[in-house]
Amino acid sequence: MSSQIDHLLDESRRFAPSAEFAAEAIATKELYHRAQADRVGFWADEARELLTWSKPFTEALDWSNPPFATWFADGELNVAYNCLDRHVEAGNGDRVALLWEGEPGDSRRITYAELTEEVKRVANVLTDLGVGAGDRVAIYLPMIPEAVTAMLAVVRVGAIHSVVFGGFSADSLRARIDDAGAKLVITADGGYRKGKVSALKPAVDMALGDRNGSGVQETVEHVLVVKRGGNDVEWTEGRDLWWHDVVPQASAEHEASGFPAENPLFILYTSGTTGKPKGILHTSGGYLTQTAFTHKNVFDLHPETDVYWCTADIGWITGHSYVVYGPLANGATQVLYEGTPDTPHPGRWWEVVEKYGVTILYTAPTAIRSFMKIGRSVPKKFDLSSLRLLGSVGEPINPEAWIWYRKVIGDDRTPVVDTWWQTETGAIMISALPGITETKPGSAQVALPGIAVDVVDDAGVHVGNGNGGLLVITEPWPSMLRGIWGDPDRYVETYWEKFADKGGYYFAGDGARLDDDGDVWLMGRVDDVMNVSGHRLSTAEIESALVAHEATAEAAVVGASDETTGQAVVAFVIIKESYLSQHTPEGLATHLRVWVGEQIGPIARPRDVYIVGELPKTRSGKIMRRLLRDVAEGREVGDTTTLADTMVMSVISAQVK
Ligand code: 6R9
Repeated sequence: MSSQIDHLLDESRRFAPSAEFAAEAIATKELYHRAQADRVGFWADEARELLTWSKPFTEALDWSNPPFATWFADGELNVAYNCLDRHVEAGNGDRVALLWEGEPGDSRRITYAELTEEVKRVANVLTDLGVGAGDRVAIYLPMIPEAVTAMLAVVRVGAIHSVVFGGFSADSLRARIDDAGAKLVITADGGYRKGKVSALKPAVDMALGDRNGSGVQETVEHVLVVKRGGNDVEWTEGRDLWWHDVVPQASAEHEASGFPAENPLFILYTSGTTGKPKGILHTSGGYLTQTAFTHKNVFDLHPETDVYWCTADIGWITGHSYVVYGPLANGATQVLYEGTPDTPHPGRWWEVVEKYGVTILYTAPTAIRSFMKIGRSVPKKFDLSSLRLLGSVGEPINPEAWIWYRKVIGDDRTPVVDTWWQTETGAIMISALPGITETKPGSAQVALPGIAVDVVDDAGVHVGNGNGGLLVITEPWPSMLRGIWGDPDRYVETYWEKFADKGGYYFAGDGARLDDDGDVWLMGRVDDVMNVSGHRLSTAEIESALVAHEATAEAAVVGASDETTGQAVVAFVIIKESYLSQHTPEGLATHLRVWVGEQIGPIARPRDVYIVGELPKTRSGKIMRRLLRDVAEGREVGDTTTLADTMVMSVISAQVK
């Protein structure tokens, strides 16, 4: 780790924005000055300017009961109206909202007027199904326009969506449906992935099937199914409805009523340090203010001329904030792509950029690194000259990947903005502003206007420039999470207790360093959360899936650094004697990899499963994952003196070889 840090801090390349870019840039230094002078007043001004309120608010922030904040609480708005109707009313109904590209090459162009009409119809269907304010709706869909429509229709009627990534298993879906107590599930028969139809509806059937003896009361009344894959599906009469049977018939008239700014907007589950995913809760007015603000200023959005493309799936927070809410609130035209980057050929993304004339691209370091591996000849076959700004999110971007992104994709011309934020923060918190900031490859750099962050030591004391520590957010922000669904204690414990004596420091779980200019360099998680291809996974969650298999006696999981995916899941498993005598270690390892994929989803499948005889433990019985990480990364094993049995690591190292 420390050699990696030294290497990072040796990075001295700098990229100033071009004069042309700066001249047309949306964000100016004045934003920092205004926010500095009056942080809360700054956000209130932005909320009034960026959004349309059906009832204006009179108070911006209430922080009298930390860490429970409210923003704009006596104001009312309809989030879907802000993303749709008002653009049509302003005369922009013919502007394209979605340039959708299916993986097999089919495409659809949907204007703001069309999207608004479709959302109104779906809102009427939801009302007919008895879904209203405060009800929860689970959405389990591929990247098709109906995913966006479904989310906006849910929030239009004041209900709360819980989008579950289509790559999650039936068990993961079931856990999320149960935790939120969803009344309706919106899904598809299937969607396209890697050239094939990947089924979704069967997972919903499994999740809702056979609960005998589970002790869980079924809350789901209906399943609304979009036809996309054309695959055969089973049907439960009375519960299941085809989207194409009910939506076109529904009325296209629907008045959007205002809801309080603190009305819950959505729940999104994310991995924490324990086995059980946390339902992060976001509300309406503050969330929409900050997503719209950041989308406009960080991506320098000129909505009349830009074609924006964020490659994230709507199942993750990036898809919520920068595919759905930020861009649509700002009236942007954007690409929505269903498939994987390399289907049917490795240049698929660049073909999409060329086809639609994409000007702003927002993606993840893991994707950039996998393109680097394939080589520049693939993107060079396409005309990428429309691109004028590139963004990165999800994990630290190493300087080499940053430079490659700028040079090969951006023709050494486009600014690159590295944006740090989390599911919990709701919107971007640390990023350069293109047109203002001289960028540094590998550093997220500066807190946005109106955002206050610091790097502190374990006691909460500012570390000073040139030093490393823990990243904290020192003042409340509009799009901050409002809690963990159904678990206020866990909210306080997880994020606020570590620095409780500081009176409201939010602990992000990330390590960071300040360089001599005071710019922030992110160093990765400091807890048991792994970051695999920009997706958060918890070691505890995968361990509990492994021990749920009858062959497993004990398991430990670590995140090992990986050239392409950032980190990779590596598991060490002790197998029960009875199984060991009847199966080969190779067979068991393969079987357990597949098992984890089935339990949680393919993204959680370990890269390596090592069958071992013992695990390294301290005298108090704690597994020393640090030592296992040494083995997984092929390093010499570190200090073993606190182990109960100091021999155990040489045995494990031998078994792994
Ligand atoms: C938006 C998103 C959050 C975690 C976060 C951090 C890592 C995200 C980053 C970054 C370094 C960046 N992370 N962006 N690390 N530089 N630009 O990814 O949300 O899935 O909740 O993950 O991702 O470790 O704590 P989420």
